[in-house]
Amino acid sequence: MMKTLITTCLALAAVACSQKPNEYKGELLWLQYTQPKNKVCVVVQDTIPTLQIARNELFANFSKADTVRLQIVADAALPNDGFRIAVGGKTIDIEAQSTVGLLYGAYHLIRCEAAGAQVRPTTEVPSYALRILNHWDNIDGTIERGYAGKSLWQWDELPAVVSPRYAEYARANASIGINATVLNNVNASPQILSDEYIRKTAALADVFRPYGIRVYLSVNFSSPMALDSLPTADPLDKAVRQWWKDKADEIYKAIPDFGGFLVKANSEGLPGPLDFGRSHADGANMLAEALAPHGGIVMWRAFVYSPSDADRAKQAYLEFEPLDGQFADNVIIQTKNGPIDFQPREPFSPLFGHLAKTRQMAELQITQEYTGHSNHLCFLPSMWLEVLNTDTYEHGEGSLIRDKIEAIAGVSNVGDSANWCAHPFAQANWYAFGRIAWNNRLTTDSLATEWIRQTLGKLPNDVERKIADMMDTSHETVVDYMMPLGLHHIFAWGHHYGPEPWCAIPGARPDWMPSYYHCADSLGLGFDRSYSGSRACEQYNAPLDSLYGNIQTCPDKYLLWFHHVPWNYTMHSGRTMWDELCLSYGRGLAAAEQYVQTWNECRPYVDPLLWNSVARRLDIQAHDARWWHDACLLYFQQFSKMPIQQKTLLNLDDMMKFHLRISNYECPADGGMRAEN
Ligand code: GCV
Repeated sequence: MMKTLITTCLALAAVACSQKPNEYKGELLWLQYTQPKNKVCVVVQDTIPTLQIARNELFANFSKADTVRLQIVADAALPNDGFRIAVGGKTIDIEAQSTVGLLYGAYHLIRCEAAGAQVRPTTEVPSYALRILNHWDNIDGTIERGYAGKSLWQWDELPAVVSPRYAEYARANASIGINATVLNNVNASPQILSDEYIRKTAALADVFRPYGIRVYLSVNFSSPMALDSLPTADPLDKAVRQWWKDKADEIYKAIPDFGGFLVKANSEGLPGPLDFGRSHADGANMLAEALAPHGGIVMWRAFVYSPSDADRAKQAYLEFEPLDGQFADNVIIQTKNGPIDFQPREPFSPLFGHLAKTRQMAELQITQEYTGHSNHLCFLPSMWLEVLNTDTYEHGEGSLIRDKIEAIAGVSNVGDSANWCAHPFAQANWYAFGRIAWNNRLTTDSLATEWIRQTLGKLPNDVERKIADMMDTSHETVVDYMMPLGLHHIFAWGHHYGPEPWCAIPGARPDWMPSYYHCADSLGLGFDRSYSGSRACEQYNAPLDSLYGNIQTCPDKYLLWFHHVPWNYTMHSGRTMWDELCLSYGRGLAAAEQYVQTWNECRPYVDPLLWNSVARRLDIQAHDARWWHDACLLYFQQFSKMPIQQKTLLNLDDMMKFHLRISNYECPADGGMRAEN
């Protein structure tokens, strides 16, 4: 290992503590550091901006050593901005192959201190080289499915005016290991590729670069027609291919480390190669060819469906599986976690069990389009880890999705609201996304605990436990009161917030109507995707195909996804399906009501402004859970004609037990940063 020269050392100083304990500043997210009294001596190599950031962060926010040395080393065991921490007496060494790796090492130390964990010698290499946010921000300042205000990007002011929030955004991302961002909506305006917007994008890239964040753009497939009046966007047309090459050259001239393109094509009315009789591979490869000389990539989305096919859940597989092996090396297929669309719970997308010769990445949704917007507490890592830790059996037992994919994208929940995400607990989802993309072995509970400690400060153990339990159980609670047992897409038309299982809009596409998915009738409830139905179960590898396809072996949580189940069918619990449905809705409602009570108990320990903001939202959530419970059960009762069981009241202990039973993800013994009380 070759160590480089150490050149500067920052002097020690003492600054008084400026914050009261537990005083919460929403805009600081999980970076609520109280100034440490003992300043650490930080030894770094020269004045490269990334190292200056690392040095300043450690100097201001870390006190558990006399000296921290940051050193670039040539060590193949530290790829992708990984780092090594060595602890010797009162000196800590951070080593990495890159300056960004050193920055990540610095944030690791600060996180340990802020979360009350001991700094131990460790080597951290990220699970994925690409850890990317997808913003669904439009250039007019609105955000599709955004619930925290308008877009952060002030396009009309850029590049002349550069808001200080851009650097704060970059810092927050770097602190959790996110290293890339797609700035604009996948429903992309062609305008984003105009000279004017490339200059604006370059200004943002300049701010993000020192934090190790590369910029990507969503592109509209017919941009050559819209921007330069080409008669076609056919990917095999020479002039079209040249247009994309020239555009790539222009972008890289302005942004030398530009990451590449994200593409939504032939989906929900957007143009794509199929419009010209070409395939997804033809379209993606044309863009890949333009980006390849510059080292850029194409993230081509598999979120496609057309009204002509019988089962929307089957369509991504039907379109993409035959193309396996046809995509260029710098194309990655970006697949949503489930086969439909970010529902509160879905089985995994069958594409993750196939495409052996195609690069794949997962798309997760941080913004809560289908889980209560910015009103409901829904801590999402339990859903994400459930998917990532699923075995697809692609190469026999042990073929986990987390090992198959090579990147993770998260649809951002950030807007221009003062605390970035509107719901204080929605910040935890941004945090957890970054941490999981960095380390896919972390657990929901360790993520909740480290977020609480950094965000809310040091709380009494029982208070911290109560809040962590609320977070840990919250996703299951949302599933229970919205769509238990594999129900899906019974949301109200358009806004995807409340229930509307009865929705029927004359002339609308059938697969945008709830009845398409719940299929309630006098016989039963649920979409038959078994061998006697749409046969979607066949898209899963054995033994999952028959596990899901057989009503007796299908897990309860997916039952109504794969089967049309008689109302009086006997479940594994011995209850009828109808009673189990009532119990699930009741359990969700009881849990949402319990959260209000639990949060009341936490009141003396939490900053009043934060407490109030969360309390008001928990009231809304409990109200909405009642709305879902009543609306869905009363609607389905018209078909079942069976009595609605009394709602079951649970306490947090019962919820935790249920949560642990239903989640089948593993909890590695040493998976997370071990927190100390
Ligand atoms: C960006 C769903 C959402 C749309 C979103 C689309 C997608 O349909 O409701 O708002 O569009 O998914 O992921 O492309």
